[in-house]
Amino acid sequence: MELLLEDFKMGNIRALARCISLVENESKGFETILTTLQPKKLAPVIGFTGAPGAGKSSLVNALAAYWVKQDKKLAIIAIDPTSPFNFGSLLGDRIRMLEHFNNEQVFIRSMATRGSLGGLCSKIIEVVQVLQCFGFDYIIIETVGVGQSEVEIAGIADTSIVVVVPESGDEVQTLKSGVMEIADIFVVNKSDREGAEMMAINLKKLTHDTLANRQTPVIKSIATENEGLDELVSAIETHSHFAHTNERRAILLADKALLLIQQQKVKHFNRKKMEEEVRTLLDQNHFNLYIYVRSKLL
Ligand SMILES: Nc1nc2c(ncn2[C@@H]2O[C@H](COP(=O)(O)OP(=O)(O)OP(=O)(O)O)[C@@H](O)[C@H]2O)c(=O)[nH]1
Ligand SMILES: [Mg+2]
Repeated sequence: MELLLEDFKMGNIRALARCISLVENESKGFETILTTLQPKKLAPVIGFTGAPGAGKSSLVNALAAYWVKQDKKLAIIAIDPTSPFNFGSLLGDRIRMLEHFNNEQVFIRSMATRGSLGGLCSKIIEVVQVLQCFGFDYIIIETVGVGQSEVEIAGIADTSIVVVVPESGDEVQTLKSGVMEIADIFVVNKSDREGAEMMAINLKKLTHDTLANRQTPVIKSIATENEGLDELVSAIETHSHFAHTNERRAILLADKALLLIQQQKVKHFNRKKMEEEVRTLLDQNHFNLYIYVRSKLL
């Protein structure tokens, strides 16, 4: 373990990968990793979410190329919602386009959601923590916006970017519930298509906060042609600057602490077993939710 941590501190990528695996699997020594490593710097954590095919990976790809050119080091976590495998076991199609990057500068990792009931969030928080300690300049997380995931990402990323396309008109209606609040930046990607301007105008209207006189940035992009990147980078810089004030960090870190505590607390509960217990009680006509819960907390 000591040797591994030494290698990690020396900037050895394989040691980083190994540490992440240990943390993901909660293998022996993972707590030592989480408690002894210190963040080298506060790399902005940037979350990309949006409907399947909106162009998240293309944007991440373009952004990565942009930062690589500036000699920045970045880590990309792709959350794969479809994979039936366990953590880190495969690189799906989603990130294949990123593979041409030099491993030293762009570290890519995929995490699968299926089979990780509820625990994914806490695992991402821990993995991000490890990445922070390695000294990347930027940490990017890509998730497909299905159901809760975009809301979850908001608790992990300093800056949450919601990617839509010009055709997302109906989607914007649904966006209103929940996603609207989590978006720090909107990107209307595929702006080479009709309706992009209209989409951007509508989003601006929807997100304009008259009371606070605040406007969520809405950026039009064509990821495949690197268009809109300068604006996006500048919006990210501005926002992450704000996100790194202690006031804002305290809010986010308290949320994270709460989440990790919740995870720890429920870890020993066996869902399947609970279902059986409840069914037995129901069969006996004997079930009271509060009494059951209390019996579990004793
Ligand atoms: N015309 C056009 N096509 C784009 C643009 N950005 C991405 N695409 C294409 O859209 C398709 C989907 O892009 P991805 O980047 O894989 O989208 P994604 O949101 O990561 O998709 P998932 O990870 O599967 O949810 C690809 O064929 C891209 O080449 C754009 O700005 N304009
Ligand atoms: Mg993708």
